[in-house]
Amino acid sequence: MSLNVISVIGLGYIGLPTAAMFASKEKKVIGVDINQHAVDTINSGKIHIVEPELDVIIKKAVDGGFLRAATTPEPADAFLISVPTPFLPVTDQGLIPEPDLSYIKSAAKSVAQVLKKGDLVILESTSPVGTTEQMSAWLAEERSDLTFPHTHCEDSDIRVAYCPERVLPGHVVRELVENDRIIGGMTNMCSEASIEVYRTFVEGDCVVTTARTAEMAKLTENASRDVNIAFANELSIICDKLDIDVWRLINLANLHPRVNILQPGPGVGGHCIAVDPWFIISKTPDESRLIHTARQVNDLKPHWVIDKVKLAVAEFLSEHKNKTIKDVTLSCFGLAFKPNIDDLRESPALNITKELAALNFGKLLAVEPNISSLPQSLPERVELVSVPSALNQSDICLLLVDHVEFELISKSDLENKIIIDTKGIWS
Ligand code: SAJ
Repeated sequence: MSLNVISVIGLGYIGLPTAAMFASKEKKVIGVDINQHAVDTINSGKIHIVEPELDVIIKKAVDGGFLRAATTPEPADAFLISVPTPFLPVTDQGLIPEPDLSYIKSAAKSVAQVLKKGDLVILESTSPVGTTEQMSAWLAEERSDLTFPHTHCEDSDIRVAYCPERVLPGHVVRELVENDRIIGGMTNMCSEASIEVYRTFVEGDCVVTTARTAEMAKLTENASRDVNIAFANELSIICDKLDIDVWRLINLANLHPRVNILQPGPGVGGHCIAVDPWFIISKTPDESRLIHTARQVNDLKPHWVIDKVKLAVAEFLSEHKNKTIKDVTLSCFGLAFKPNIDDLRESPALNITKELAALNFGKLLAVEPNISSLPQSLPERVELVSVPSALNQSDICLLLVDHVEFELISKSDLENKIIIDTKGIWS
């Protein structure tokens, strides 16, 4: 078996580093993305996303002739599909979001055009259970001249597997190599071929299971984290009511050898933990009661934070009877979805700042050391400022992200201000 030419479909936060790792081992890699700008950037030896160490690897891979990007698939021996799986917009509040598999479908249909007997197609995108079988059927719809594992099992011409990515943004290059890899072949031969592909650079174990179990394993990992964060977020609301410092409480409880509570925050963001549990809930709504409730607890946390700000404003105005909200300056510390990154996707901090902008503060300042301009989704009246400038001007400081720059702020700089600290770093 020779799987020498690898094609990665979808050159985003996972696909591009994956393509880079194969190319760094001197495999011939064809990266495919419908975004012409991404393709041009990569072909010039640069990157269009932020991920430490990736730029150097890509430059070397492109200069060495191992990596090339294109906008449509070309023949290869193995295809790795790493495209987004968002959910469809919810028309009615309270309805369960349904996954949007259209990117996988269109990637599969375009890959099908260049498939030849013996090729391997691996799905890496986070997907609801059953998607790999569905992808095999979509491939078959395009190619009646080839056989596929959902109908021909071990005898099929094409091999198909599900092998989820599990890497943490900001540590992708290291985790791609070191993390164990789940290999969910639709048949044994599909798994064997997938292991051969990943062994190119993966140093962790390659653990074989079925495609359906592999799909569920990926969803389970992120749903488990979501449920655990929901527990911490719920505790923070309970403790606020009972006048107990939740961070001290969690430290104490975690001294128990079998307790490991996560950290509360302003809500759960990013494009994984806040999304993937819905893929379980939408398939099995009656059975996913805990997972569903955890999603609701985490989604409600930003509203709780906004109510805290409203209470703080009322407190400030009752102490300054001659003032109105137009005289109040509020600073939001952090806009990213988690500490020390520039990624604002699905960020509770950004959404909270957006909602607060509607309250007509005299000034609404945003401090985000990892970006140089504010996203267009924020109203123009929100101002991006430095840490010292925010500290000089603010009546109320709202800490939303525990960036390292904010941990360095001294207690004396926060004196005489109303502090709302959703991450417990100024307590
Ligand atoms: N968060 C908390 N409290 C915590 C930990 C996290 O509120 O104690 C919040 C963060 O602030 C953030 C959100 O949760 O808003 C998600 O951050 P994260 O660091 O938990 O996860 P992601 O989304 O960056 O990456 C996750 C990882 N999954 C797990 O840890 C199980 C990563 O390994 C996956 O590859 C990634 O999802 C993915 O692509 O699915």
